[in-house]
Amino acid sequence: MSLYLGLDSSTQSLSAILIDIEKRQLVLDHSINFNERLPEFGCTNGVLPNADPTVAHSDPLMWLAALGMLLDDLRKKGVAFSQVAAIAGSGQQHGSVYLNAKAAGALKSLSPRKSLARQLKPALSRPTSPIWMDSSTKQQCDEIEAAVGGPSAVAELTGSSCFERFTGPQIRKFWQKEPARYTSTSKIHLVSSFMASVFAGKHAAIDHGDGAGMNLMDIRGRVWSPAMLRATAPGLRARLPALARSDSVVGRISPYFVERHGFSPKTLVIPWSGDNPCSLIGVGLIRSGRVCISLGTSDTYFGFMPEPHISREGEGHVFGSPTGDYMSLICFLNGSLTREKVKDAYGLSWEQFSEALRQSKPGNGGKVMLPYFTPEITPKVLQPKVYRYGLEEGDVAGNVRAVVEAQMAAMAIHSKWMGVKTRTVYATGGASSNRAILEIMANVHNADVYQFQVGKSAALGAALRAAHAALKAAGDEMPWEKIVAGFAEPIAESRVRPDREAVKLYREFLKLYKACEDHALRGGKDPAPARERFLKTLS
Ligand code: ADP
Ligand code: XUL
Repeated sequence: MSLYLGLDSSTQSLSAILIDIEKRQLVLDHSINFNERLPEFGCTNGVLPNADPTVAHSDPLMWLAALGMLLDDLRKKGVAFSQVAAIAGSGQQHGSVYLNAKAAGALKSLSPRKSLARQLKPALSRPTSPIWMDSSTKQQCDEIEAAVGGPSAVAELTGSSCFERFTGPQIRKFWQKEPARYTSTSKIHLVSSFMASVFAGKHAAIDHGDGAGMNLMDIRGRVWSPAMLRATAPGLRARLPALARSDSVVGRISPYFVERHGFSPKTLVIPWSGDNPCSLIGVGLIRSGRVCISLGTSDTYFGFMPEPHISREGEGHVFGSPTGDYMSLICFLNGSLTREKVKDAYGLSWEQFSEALRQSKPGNGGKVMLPYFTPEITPKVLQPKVYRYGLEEGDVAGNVRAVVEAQMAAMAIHSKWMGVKTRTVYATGGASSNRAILEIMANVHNADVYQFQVGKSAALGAALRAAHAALKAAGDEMPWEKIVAGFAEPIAESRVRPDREAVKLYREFLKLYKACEDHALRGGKDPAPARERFLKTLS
């Protein structure tokens, strides 16, 4: 049994990657897209409709339905589940699932003749799950920070100041707005630990990687922080699962999956982690010095960190790395869906979008967009608004270039606190297949950019984590270097090199972009003079 299964329960899809660790082979890669396959749940791109643009919830039963569908698809493709030694997974971070007292019994006695969604529906104490795109908890963030001694105190303690999408502020809002349902909640899981619980047939622990995205865990001690729990909601300690190392074992697989899908009863379930910690492994970032930019639903910028180095500007996060170390991360909500909005607004295909990028020039002639189509996490923007400076809405190529340049500029500006001199960037996620976008990335960051064979770094990282933890449990631990070798390596020929002229130009462009951001968000000066200065550098 040398097969390991990695799943990724992400915003828009559920994906699986199966690897053979001995043969160093990726056996299979498959996804269920929620829009395409599960429209009956009423979500768009994984989110339930809501009149308030700051609220973003999803349906946990949709994730379960996707799991059943995915395993059925894999079986049809001939996957021998009986050969899978261990399963681990990755979940969109921060999202939470609320279960009542029936959950433990329901998880333990799932009937293989019925669907997961049908059997676990009565165990939900809250029918929907707030996810990472939710930004409706500003008030709760303020309250928690005030109770603990301010944003820096919270950041020092948990690795991040309070963020609207983090689980603690979301739990506080639930307790305030729906006290009866909070009272009937006996366990609050993350997406990751919820999915692991289903596989294990019992409440699974939250791993240190994903636990760090809650504003509840002491980042250094890796225990629930009493001060944070007190500031969040009453009776919270009893409602949280245990915390565990990412490379521990939850238990053996539930009989449900043995009987219904043909897994071996010996299959181990490994704690699931967040999609970003899993991606860290999936791109082989097990040492410092390189960063990854993931262009998924959100755009994220992250890297390995040996010690927790906390952002003084309150712009980023420190999470646990599955290796037992740390990682830094900055999240931009206006990622792929925002590029897609611009593409669709002009009726373009991705090919035409890329063509528009190729035909327009670096620096866009000084035309700038601040693309807050939805609320933004970095920099913080709660009310969505698109700002255009010197840019007409009808200018197709100008808008296409402006949205990508804005995203890359925001990453460069807001990642300064990490203090990493980046010479190499690994690109992953759905949009990393687009080389026209990667060229702008290389030039703005003045770094070589590489693509990966497997775009689904989170699912791959989960599969590699499954192998690492299961081998360790068997007393046969394999060092991380050996685990990731041959799987999580960039494609050497995919290298996109920065162009020296463009790099120089973008150094000036960043000043213009920053002036526009200051003007729009912080009451700064009119950026017209900055634009003129930039135009002079063009001539
Ligand atoms: P997640 O795992 O967060 O659900 P993915 O990493 O699978 O998301 O990325 C999905 C996104 O990839 C889509 O929303 C789409 O906008 C983007 N995408 C797919 N193909 C391209 C392309 N050729 N160019 C740019 N973006 C693309
Ligand atoms: C990270 C974040 C997102 C989600 C969804 O902090 O909010 O990247 O993990 O992918």
